Amino acid sequence: SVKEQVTTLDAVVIGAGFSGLYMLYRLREAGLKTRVYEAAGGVGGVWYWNRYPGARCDSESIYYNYTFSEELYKEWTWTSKYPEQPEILRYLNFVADKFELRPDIQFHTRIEKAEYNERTNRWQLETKNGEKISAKYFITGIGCISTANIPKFKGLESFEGDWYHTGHWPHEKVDFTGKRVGIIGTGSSGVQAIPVIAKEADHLTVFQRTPQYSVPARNYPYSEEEVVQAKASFQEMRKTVRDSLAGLPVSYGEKSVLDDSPEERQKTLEKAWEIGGTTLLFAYKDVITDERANEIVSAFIRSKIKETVEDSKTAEQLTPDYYYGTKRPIIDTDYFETYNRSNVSLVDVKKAPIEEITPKGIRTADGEYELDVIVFATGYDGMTGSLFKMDIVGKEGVCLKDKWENGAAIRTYLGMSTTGFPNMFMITGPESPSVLGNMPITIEQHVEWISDCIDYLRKHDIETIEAKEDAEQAWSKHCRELADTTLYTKTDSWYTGANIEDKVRGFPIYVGGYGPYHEKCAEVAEQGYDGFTLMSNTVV
Ligand code: NA7
Repeated sequence: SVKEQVTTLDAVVIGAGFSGLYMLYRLREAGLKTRVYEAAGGVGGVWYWNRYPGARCDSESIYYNYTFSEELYKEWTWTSKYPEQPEILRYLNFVADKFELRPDIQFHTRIEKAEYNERTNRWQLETKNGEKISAKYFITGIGCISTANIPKFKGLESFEGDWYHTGHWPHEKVDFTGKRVGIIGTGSSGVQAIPVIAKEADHLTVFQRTPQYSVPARNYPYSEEEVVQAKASFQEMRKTVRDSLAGLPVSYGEKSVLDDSPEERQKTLEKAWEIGGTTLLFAYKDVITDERANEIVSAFIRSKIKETVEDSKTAEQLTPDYYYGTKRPIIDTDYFETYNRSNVSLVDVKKAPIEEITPKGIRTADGEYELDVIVFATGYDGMTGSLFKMDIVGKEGVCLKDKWENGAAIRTYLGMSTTGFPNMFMITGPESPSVLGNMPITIEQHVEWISDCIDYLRKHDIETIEAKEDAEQAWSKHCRELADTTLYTKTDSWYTGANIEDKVRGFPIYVGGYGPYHEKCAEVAEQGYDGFTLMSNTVV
C-alpha cells in the first residue's frame, strides 16, 4: 500500500514561503534531491494565509524581496511603497514559476512528525496522511509568526454569526456590508484591518486589550522614476541591506534623544512623523535602549493620538504607556482617524475583560455586544509555535519541545541548529535576528549559509553536523545578554511570549542586528564550522 512506501530524498524542506522556495532553489542547484512539503494549496507561506482586508507588509517593497537574482529583481515591478498581500503573493508565485519550483513542492501536505534515526543518520518524516519520507537533511522553513492564536474564550462554538482569524482568512471575499462586526486585537493585523472594515461594515466594535503606538505608513504608488532608479541600483542596494542592521538601508541615528534641545528634537520628530513608517524608531541612537530617550519619543506619538482622535475619552483609551518599539512597531493608514467615524466604537477589554462569546456576540464584564461577525486579530504563537506543533524527535528519542522545556530553555546555535538534532536546520529559528527586520534578507542569508554548509559536508565526506553543547549555551547566553541591554524585555509582547496564555516567557531573538549576525555566521563557516561536531563518513 501507499503507506508502506517511503519517499527517499537528500533533503526535505517544510514550508513554501520565502524560506522554503529559496531553499529548494539552492539545494536543487547543488544537485540534491529535494522536496518541499506545504500544508497550504499554494506557495506564499504567511502571504498565502493572511488575506484579511488591508493586509500589507510593513517593509518597503523594493527591499522586501529576494536579492539573490538580479534578473528576478529586474523582471518584477512593485507598484507601491508598502506591498499589499495580493501583490506579494503574486510575486512569490512569479518566483515559483520563474525557477520552476512547483514540481518539487507537494501541496496540501502537513508534516506531523520528523524523527532522527541514529542507526541510519537519516530523518524519517511522516505526513498527516501517513506518507513516509526519509531524508538526510531536514530543514524547517515554517516561519516564526505562523501559528494562529485563537484565545480560548468560553462559548465560541455557540456563536451564531461568522468568525475568522486574520491569519486564516477565506479565499473568497468576506462581505461586511450591513453587518455588525467585532474585532479583537490591535496589533499590526488589527490596525491594518480596522480602517478597511470600518468603511464597509454597518458598525465596527474594536475590542482592545493593549493600546498601541502606531505611526502613519504614508504609503504611495511608486513613480516610474523610482522603479527605474531602484532597479539600476540593485548591486549597491543588495550589499547595503545584507550588511545592515535590519535588512533595510536604515540605521540608528548618531545622537541621543537627550542631547538635542527640545526645539531641535521636536523638529526631528515631526520630520520623522511626516516621513512615517519606522523612521521615528531610528531617528536617534537610543530609542530602544534608554528609558528616558524612549519616553520622549513615546510621548510625542501619544500627543499625535490626542490631536487626531476627536473624542477625548476614546483618545485616552487609545493611548499606550509601554516603551515605543518594544512591541513590534506598527505602521498604519488612517488608524486613529477611524475612531472619528460614527460607526466605530472602542471597548477596553483590559478594564472589562471578555467573559464569553455568546450566540449573539461578545460579553465583557460591562455587558453584551451584539455582532454578526467576529474577527480575531489575536496574533500568533510566535517563535516556537510552529516548531512545537510538529513532533520533532532528535537523538535518544528526545522531543524538541521537551529539550526546550516548552520554551523555558530554548537553546540554539546561531538560531539555525540545536544540539541533539543532527543535520536539522531551522530557517529563522529562535535566537536568530530575523523577526527584528526585513525578513527576506535574513532568510536569504540563512538559506545560503545552510546550503553552503551542506555543500561543505558533501565535499568533505561528512555524515553529520551537530551543534556542540557549549557553543549553543554560549549563543543563548549571548542572545539573552544582548536583549537585556535593550528595553524589549520590559514589555509584554509576542516576542516575549506574553501574548499566549500559559506560555513560558523569554526573549529568544538575537538583537545584535543582521549585519553582525551574518558576519558571525560567516566566521563560523570559515573556521570549518566552529562550534559544531562533524562526523566523518569514513569507517576507521
Ligand atoms: P499581535 O501583534 O500579536 O496582536 C494581537 C492582538 O490581539 C494584540 O492587540 C493583543 O493584545 C490582542 N489579543 C491577544 N489575545 C487576546 C485576548 N485573549 N483578549 C483580547 N485581546 C487579545 O498579532 P498581529 O497579527 O497583529 O501581528 C503579528 C505580527 O505579524 C506583527 O507583529 C508583524 O510582525 C506581522 P495584547 O497586546 O497582547 O494585550
